[in-house]
Amino acid sequence: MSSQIDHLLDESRKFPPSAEFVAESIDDPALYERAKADREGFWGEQAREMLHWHKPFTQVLNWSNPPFAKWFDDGDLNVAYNCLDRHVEAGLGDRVAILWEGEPGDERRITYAELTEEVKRTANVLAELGIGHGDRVAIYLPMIPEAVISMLAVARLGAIHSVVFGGYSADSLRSRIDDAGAKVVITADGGYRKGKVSALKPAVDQALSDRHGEGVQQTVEHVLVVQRGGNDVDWDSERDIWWHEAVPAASAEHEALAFPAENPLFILYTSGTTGNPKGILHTSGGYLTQAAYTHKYVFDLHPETDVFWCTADIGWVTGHSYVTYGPLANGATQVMFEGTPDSPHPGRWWEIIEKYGVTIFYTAPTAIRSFMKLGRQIPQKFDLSSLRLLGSVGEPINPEAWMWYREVIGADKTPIVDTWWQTETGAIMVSPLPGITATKPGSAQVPVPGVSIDVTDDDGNKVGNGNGGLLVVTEPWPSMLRGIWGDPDRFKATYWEKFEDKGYYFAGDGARLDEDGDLWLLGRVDDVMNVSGHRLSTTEIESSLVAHESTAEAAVVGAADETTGQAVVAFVIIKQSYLDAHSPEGLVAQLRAWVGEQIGPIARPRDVYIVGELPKTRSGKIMRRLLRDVAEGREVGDTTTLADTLVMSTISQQVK
Ligand code: 6R9
Repeated sequence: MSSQIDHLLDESRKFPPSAEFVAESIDDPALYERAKADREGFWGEQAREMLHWHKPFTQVLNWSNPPFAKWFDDGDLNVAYNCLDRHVEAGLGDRVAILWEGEPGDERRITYAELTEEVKRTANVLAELGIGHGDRVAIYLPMIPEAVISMLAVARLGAIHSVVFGGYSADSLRSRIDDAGAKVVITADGGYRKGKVSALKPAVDQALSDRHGEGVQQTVEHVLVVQRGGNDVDWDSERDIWWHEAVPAASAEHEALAFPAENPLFILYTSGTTGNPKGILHTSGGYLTQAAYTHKYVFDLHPETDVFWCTADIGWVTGHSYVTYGPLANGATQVMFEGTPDSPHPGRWWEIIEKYGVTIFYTAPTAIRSFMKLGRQIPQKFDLSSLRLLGSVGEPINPEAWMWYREVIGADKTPIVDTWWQTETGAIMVSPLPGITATKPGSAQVPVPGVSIDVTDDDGNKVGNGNGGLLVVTEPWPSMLRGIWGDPDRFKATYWEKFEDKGYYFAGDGARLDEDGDLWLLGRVDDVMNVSGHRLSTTEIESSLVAHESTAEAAVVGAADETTGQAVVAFVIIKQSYLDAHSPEGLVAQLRAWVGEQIGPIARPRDVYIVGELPKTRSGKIMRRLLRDVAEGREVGDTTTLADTLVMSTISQQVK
């Protein structure tokens, strides 16, 4: 049975790309050679090849004041011009940029010429509202074209956007607006979610109200409101402006000025291990270079024929780099979808792939696993034959899910690129190149050409092949974060202090190098357990549990244990199809034994809890911290970032 070898460390299957794929692929082994021979020269070439520079740069990297890097520092460019005008000027104005599908099934098809015009009008409106170079604009929108248009309009003015995911609460929005000192907020009346309008503007109103009592300086002067949900909204006529009144009335002429390569482009907040979210700061030239470069080579992009679809919301970094900046810088055609995967029916995503002829599909393991749970008969109802490449991002993908993705969605032939990167890295760092790499289920494998990654022990010594440790980036890279907004000390302390003497960037992820030197990501190091002095990965045990025929999904945490230091505690969701055919009696014991056999007795969970749901953030990451609270019998901590805040009380009940 293939599933019996389906856990990380025994995984040895390899899938080279087919001859047909290789024949058409733009991926060239010379990229690796060139980057290895002269890393900085290589990035200089990419920056010139990928982008239009109003003023060419003469120096690639200035690393004289680490960890504060400057890339292409004396060059000038306009990010929006690179994503829009230059394609129109090159005669590609009629190419579709965005194939948008709304949740209720409405459609918009927007060409590069139309998108450029819309961004120019919006830039004029924002300029009229006082937005200029360096000002901050908060964007709180559903997945509608105006989200992308807003980002590009802000970028066009040399201003800085801070996109806040539409699922965040008024409180989260408020803290982000305050931290960045935003002058304008762009929002919508509401957006569609699971067949209903979900209001957004009330959260903005609430975030902006009652400020004086707290002694906070209210920085927001205007709110630009897209009409999408048609729901009633409160209106402050001094402050609020309808998009559909202001934007069409604005001039469609707008000249994109050139800004320095290191001009800030955006702030994106991400949660750290403690306290307040960190405002990760990215700048223009280096970020756009690596976003475009990775989008081109990792996805083997043929912009004339491909239809790309990244399912991420623009509220996450994946939406920034692989919905907005990478695809548009490359002149690609892409699908953008407002809704959720399962509404109004569980085949909605596959229906969209069929309808638009999607060729490259990029999504997260958590989505793949929930589709696995529903069964292959759902995707099999649709024609997915247009797909030629699949991507994964966001968390380690267990070999079971990888194989299912390839077999069921990819017709047993599409390469899968498992891409490791972070909000902080700005763009993909580790991934196969699909036209070159023989892929391995569960491994992100190799740094992209130009990126230097290694695995070290706690003291920064490289562990070498066959060993595990901490993932580090050993050389600066163009799309690296330039800091944490307003907090240079936290920037140094979080990412650079640990390996200060070596100058390595500490990613916070555990990883292992196999005998071939390929990377296997093992989850956040705060998720690495230490049981009786043995290092165990949550991912590895989860992967083993999911390989059992009964299990749909699993989350593992290390819970404090008097004798072993930490003990393995597992939360599992059982497949409906299994329960239909088997009694659940004895299943907990079976699962414990299974892990013991698969990985070794040391990995055998102390407790296995069968639950109906797992606590996930809105971006789909399992919040193990909360499960640890349950496993350790504590009161469950802050659940406000959960997609469904009720999940934890259900789990606590089920565990009792
Ligand atoms: C892009 C994104 C970053 C963290 C990162 C790691 C995990 C992302 C992964 C992966 C294993 C992959 N992660 N991709 N782990 N394999 N292919 O997700 O950014 O939201 O900042 O999360 O996600 O733990 O450190 P972000």
